[in-house]
Amino acid sequence: MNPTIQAFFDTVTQTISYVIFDEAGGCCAIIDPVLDYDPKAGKTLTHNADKLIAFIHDQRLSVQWILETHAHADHLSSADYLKNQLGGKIAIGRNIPAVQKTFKKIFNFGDDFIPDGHHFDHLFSDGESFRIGKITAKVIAVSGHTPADIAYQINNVIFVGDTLFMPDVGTARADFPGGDARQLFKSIQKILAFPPETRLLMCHDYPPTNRPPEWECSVAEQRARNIHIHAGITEDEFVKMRTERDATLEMPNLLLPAIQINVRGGKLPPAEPNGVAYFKIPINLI
Ligand SMILES: N[C@@H](CCC(=O)N[C@@H](CS)C(=O)NCC(=O)O)C(=O)O
Ligand SMILES: [Fe+2]
Repeated sequence: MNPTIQAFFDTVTQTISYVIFDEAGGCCAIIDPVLDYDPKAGKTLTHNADKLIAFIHDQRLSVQWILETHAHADHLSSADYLKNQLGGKIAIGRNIPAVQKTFKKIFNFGDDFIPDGHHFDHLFSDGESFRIGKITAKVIAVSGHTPADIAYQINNVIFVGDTLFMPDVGTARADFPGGDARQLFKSIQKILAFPPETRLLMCHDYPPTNRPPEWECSVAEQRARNIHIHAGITEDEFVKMRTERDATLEMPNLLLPAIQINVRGGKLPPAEPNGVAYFKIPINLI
């Protein structure tokens, strides 16, 4: 069965979250939900998440899955908040322990942080199939942006996560700890090997000033117009381009708080004895 897809664009982090469902009154999955964060006040807010909840209630959907394409570095995940409100299982890619180990070291998390992926309800393997009500979905490993990125395929639709962006924006960066431009190139080739009419749904859009945010295009459009993946580009050429471009990019505004929540399945760090949770900031490390 083909899913109905509802997209939600967060203007602050330029993230697209999705609710996909089989039919009104049926079952749904949420992909890459955002938790709003005001870094000046150290305050989390749920405006974006509550929009998803309102839609899900309106359509009378029952949530089976809360799906992450990866441990995001640019926004906090509202997966845990949504699970508490709506139920569903939080899932991410099988390689998430590699990401957790990297950041455990960077943030010097204590011994109580065990980097084995148990913070999530399910870890997806490459090629694994699962159901969302009457819909069958399949996982495609697309590491590179991080070592644990996955995409979700449902018939002729692929939620590509951070691999390809809209053709005039290009591709995801590969310079976060554990990122790998060579691997990203291979993952992008996997997506571009699908039939030309395959619909690709993005995780972000960073639109140039001449157009509003967009999040869907076809494999054919990517092949014809992606500014980073022109016809005939070799892996080495891509790696050179990506590495040079990454050297010019600043770290995302919310990298440090986002990672500390996102490697914990959307949960805050454990509260200190005074009942307050804190984020850490490593100095001169990243
Ligand atoms: N300015 C944004 C940058 C976010 C960012 O780095 N996005 C990643 C995906 S998580 C990316 O691949 N960006 C590609 C690029 O900026 O070229 C922020 O501060 O949040
Ligand atoms: Fe990302």
